[in-house]
Amino acid sequence: MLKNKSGFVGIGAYAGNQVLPFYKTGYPCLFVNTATTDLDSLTEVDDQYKYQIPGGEGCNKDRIKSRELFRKDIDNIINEVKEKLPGIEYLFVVASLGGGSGAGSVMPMKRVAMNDLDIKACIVITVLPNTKTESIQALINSYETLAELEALEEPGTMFILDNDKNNNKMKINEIFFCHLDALLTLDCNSALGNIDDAEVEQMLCSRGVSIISKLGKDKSDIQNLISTFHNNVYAPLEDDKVIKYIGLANSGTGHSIRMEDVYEEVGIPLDTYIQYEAKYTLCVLSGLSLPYKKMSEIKEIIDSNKDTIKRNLTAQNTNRLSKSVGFFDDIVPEKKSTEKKKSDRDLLF
Ligand SMILES: Nc1nc2c(ncn2[C@@H]2O[C@H](COP(=O)(O)OP(=O)(O)OP(=O)(O)O)[C@@H](O)[C@H]2O)c(=O)[nH]1
Ligand SMILES: [Mg+2]
Repeated sequence: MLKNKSGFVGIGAYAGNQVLPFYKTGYPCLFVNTATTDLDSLTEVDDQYKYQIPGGEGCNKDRIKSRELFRKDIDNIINEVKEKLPGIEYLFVVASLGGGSGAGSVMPMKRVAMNDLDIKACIVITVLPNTKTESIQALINSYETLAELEALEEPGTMFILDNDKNNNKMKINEIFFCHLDALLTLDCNSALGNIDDAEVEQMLCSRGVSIISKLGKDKSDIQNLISTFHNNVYAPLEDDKVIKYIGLANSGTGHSIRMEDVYEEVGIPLDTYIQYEAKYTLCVLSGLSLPYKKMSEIKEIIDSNKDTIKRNLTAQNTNRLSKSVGFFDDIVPEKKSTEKKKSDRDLLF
């Protein structure tokens, strides 16, 4: 199993919540943030596994500010990762797409980690904002951050969660934890066939997007499995049937799920890894396309609000109130002070 080769670095508030259950179940984890308040709220985490990037108290969704703070402190951050997550082969970097601290740092974090650490892959775990309730700034950030992640060539898949799928964000975190933990602790002891570490590694190293489905023994049939490809916590699958690997751990001897049916639904992969007699059914689809359709919907929302936002921004750049209503004009003013203004700052008052 891959658990003992894996470690987590979470950057920002979402990441703190998402990484917490991994920390609590014994994975090596580092909680990074620009804000001490967010780190303080992680009361169950020992202080030595929290790291505050100096210079800011949060980045208020400003990715540029985050990136600048991150850039200045990168050597210290990498040293923290080396010290707190020694000997790992798989680094999971966790950050939301819509915020500032995590979204601004996630792309450079993956790049620097692959360059500076002796690891096989850096896997990104991230989440899209809720398109109905969240701000235009969050949507812009998500689009730009995902574009940056798409361009990376370093090995490591991406798990993209979607806050449109469930109004309870904590529930999304919890479900994903169950999925990934099940994959990283997959037992291999069936005489009929197993998914070995090298095969899980292959899926984690692949580029593009991955999703994980998990079904209890009593629900392990093809209809339920296909339903989990769509009714889940992940960003919607593209319907282009682009896929590289499928890993399927069957809870039984494999009679209830025919691979042909899975292929018909998600496309034909380069390779398939099968296991039998597992505790539950676990299915990993990897090397999938990014959620382009979803991202173009997000872009449409941004575009359709562009004019309103522009108008609101420029409205504050012009002074439309006259300096004086002239009410006191006929009253002789007291003699003005002749004291010279001291600095530019005085003009503010
Ligand atoms: N699923 C889920 N989404 C979350 C959670 N916390 C925040 N988010 C989402 O994350 C985005 C906001 O990002 P945060 O992680 O709070 O931001 P940050 O990285 O701390 O950045 P700044 O606070 O702007 O410096 C929004 O889209 C939220 O909906 C969580 O626990 N679970
Ligand atoms: Mg924050």
